[in-house]
Amino acid sequence: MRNAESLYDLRVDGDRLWRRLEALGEVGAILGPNGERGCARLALTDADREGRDLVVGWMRDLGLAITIDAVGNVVATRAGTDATAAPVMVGSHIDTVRTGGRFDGNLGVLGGLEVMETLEQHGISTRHPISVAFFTDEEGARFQPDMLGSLVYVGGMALEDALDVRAADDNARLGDELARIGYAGPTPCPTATAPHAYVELHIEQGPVLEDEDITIGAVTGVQGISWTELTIVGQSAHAGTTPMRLRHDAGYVAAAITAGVRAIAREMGGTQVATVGRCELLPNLVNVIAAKATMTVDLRNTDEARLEKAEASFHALCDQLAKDEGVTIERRSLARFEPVEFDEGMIKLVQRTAQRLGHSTKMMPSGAGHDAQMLARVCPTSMIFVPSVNGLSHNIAEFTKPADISAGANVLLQVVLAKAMEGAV
Ligand code: HGY
Ligand code: MN
Ligand code: MN
Repeated sequence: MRNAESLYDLRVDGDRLWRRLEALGEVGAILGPNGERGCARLALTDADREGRDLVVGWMRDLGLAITIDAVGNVVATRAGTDATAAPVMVGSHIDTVRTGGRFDGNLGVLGGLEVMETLEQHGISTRHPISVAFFTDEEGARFQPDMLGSLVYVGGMALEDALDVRAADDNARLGDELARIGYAGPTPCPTATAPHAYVELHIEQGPVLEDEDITIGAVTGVQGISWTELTIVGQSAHAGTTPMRLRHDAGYVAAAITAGVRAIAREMGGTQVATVGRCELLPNLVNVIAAKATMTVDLRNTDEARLEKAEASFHALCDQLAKDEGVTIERRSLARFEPVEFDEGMIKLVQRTAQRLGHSTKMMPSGAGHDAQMLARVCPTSMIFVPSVNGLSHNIAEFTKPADISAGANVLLQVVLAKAMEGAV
């Protein structure tokens, strides 16, 4: 067993990690007009299956013990010297939004694989086993809620309810799509074994680290998320003959809600954000007053009471508009997660490790949702952020510099070693 000093000197092979990121990014690749290289691998599509097969192949090549559970979560484990010890887990997701990048989620999974390969290459054994996982449908773009796979993994959503979720785009049933792509696995979920600890390497997906010229974010937690689908039903009528006072215009109400939630976020300030990302009008024709609008509202805040305040203002706005315009507004919650605080000890371990490796660091909350917020329900958890160029993500121009990728992966390696050696004699 190497001494602690030499373990401190261990580093990943950044080029090998970059090559895997590039290879996985080719699955569902989108080429932009200015050379952007994004990818589209919506959960449980053929592209997702292809990406899964590629990563499972790499896991197999590394000789890891692979399990696939009943909601399609894949966990690959490297044995430790103490078979009774709970595994230290790393991971993230490899599904993307429709206009996704090559780093969101993928970095956490392939960074974990790189840690495994580095340990194998140097013949390092650890007391705790080490697992690398990718969780099903983290994005929630096709099947809501987001973080669905890790939520089922920790027992936060019943498996049967997850399998019955219908896709927003084609109404496909999640369980059917899982079987169709061959990832309805035999391992029961929720998991029978809580990890010893969980740490997720992820791009920041925002502008803070780049703005402040900082390399590593030690993530303190994840803000609260509230997703609502609205179905607004008015009355279609002729755009030219119908006086304004006699209209029941679903299109107008959708637009008023879009502007209204933005005003709520602006008035509240702080970390409050509001987004209308999806809006479909029916019949969607230039000379017909829209009979129906289906849209989504995404509200987030780091503080639960303020998020509830934003939701109350949003619902009051809907009630007023429905009354004034004479439409009905049906509301369906798609996701609702309270803010999560990560484990103090894990946050400090990430920060201390990054500083020991000579990187600038900052403690910060996550604006985006992550599987880590679900794993935090069952074990000590934190995240490692690396900068996003121009703060862009969920955009094919998403990019993180190779040097920052290596820096994040080395922090991941050293954090995993620190946790996996705990209790070793
Ligand atoms: O929506 C989110 O924050 C995450 O990308 N699922
Ligand atoms: Mn992500
Ligand atoms: Mn994402």
